[in-house]
Amino acid sequence: MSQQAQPLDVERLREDFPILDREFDGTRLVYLDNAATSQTPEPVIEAIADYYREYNANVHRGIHQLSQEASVAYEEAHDRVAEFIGADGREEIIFTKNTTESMNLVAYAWGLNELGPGDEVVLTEMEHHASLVTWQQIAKRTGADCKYIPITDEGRLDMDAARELITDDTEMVSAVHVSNTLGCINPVGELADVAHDHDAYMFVDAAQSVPNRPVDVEDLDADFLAFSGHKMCGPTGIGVLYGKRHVLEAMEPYLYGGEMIRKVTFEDSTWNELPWKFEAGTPLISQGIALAAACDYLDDLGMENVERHEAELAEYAHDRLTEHGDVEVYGPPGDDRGGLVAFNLDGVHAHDLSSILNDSAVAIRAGDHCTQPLHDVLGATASARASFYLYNTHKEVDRLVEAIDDARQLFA
Ligand code: 7TS
Repeated sequence: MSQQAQPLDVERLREDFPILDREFDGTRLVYLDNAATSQTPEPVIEAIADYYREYNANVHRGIHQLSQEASVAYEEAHDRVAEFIGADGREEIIFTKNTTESMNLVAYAWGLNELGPGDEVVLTEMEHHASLVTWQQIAKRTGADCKYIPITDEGRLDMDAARELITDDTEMVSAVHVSNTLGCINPVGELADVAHDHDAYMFVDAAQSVPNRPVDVEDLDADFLAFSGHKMCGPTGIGVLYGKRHVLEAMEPYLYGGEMIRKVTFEDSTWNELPWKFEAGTPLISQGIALAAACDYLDDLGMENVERHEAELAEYAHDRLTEHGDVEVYGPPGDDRGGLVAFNLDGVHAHDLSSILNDSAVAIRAGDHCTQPLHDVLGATASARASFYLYNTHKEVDRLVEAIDDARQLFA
């Protein structure tokens, strides 16, 4: 973590999020489900409203003024996102619907064409279903195999096992950067080095890292990286696939149609330049523009500061949750994790706990968090999860702990 991180002025920035003032039966909402989706600040809501009020038009199609304004804003949104993650330019930034679609894009456009019997895709045991199910099914269709890097007893990625599992048969390594269940921060840059030593590609699932910490694709040397706008102060309906330019250039399109073509005859078609080759049809115009506004918002706060704030809350929550000895927290120790804590309270199902917390206006997630195989490894059918973001406070963690005390008493 950066030494220069400064405390966030949380009290002030909460004013940007009117939803945080909601009360249920007179009790102020405590929103701790940020790993599922984050709340949206006023400047991002304004960016969407401005677009529809001032320059709503289809892009790349009209020479009228509105279409030109929309096209410029939409294209510049790619530049803004490229800058946010240290990519080389808009050619490397494809707008999709979400992380899930970004993964499917690569799995279909690259995997279906390039994988075959004898090839291996190496994943981790802690993959979200978005990556696990996608590669599992593409492997089935192509005759390739999926292998899974295990976790250590402490709930980290087993890098010794990774070095053994990644071989010359490996074509793709796909790993989650920050686990949405364990909260561990995986050394994906190191994994990329191992993958490249064996001429395999590295895909980083950055759904829980780009929103929460500084991420630089060149530092990581990832070939592909995916994330979702709705987890980083942006709207739903926008995700990003980053790909190295030469890799994307060599790939076939994923969806066919308008926008993605250069020349069409009755016999054949040729493809538009990057990134438009992968953005068929009317794209995510207002969402993309709003995502750029979200990048501005986060950069103004400073991603090192966001990272530090979340790490402090996660450590505090970890310490407080384990005070009574009847809560099992999954993943590494409190001082070495991203901003989330998944746990189980002895004798209380996670769904019941979540429902009791809801009575105190504390919103958490309960279930398998789209990591069913990982929950099998952990020996749990479900878990409760509190996930923090830039607007959460230590007092809100206290509210979580008090609500868990209520549950403890109810089930005693
Ligand atoms: N990868 C990770 C690590 C995630 O946490 C999620 C969403 C995804 C991929 C998929 O993102 P989407 O935007 O395409 O849906 N994770 C969660 C979660 O933990 N609770 O709700 C969604």
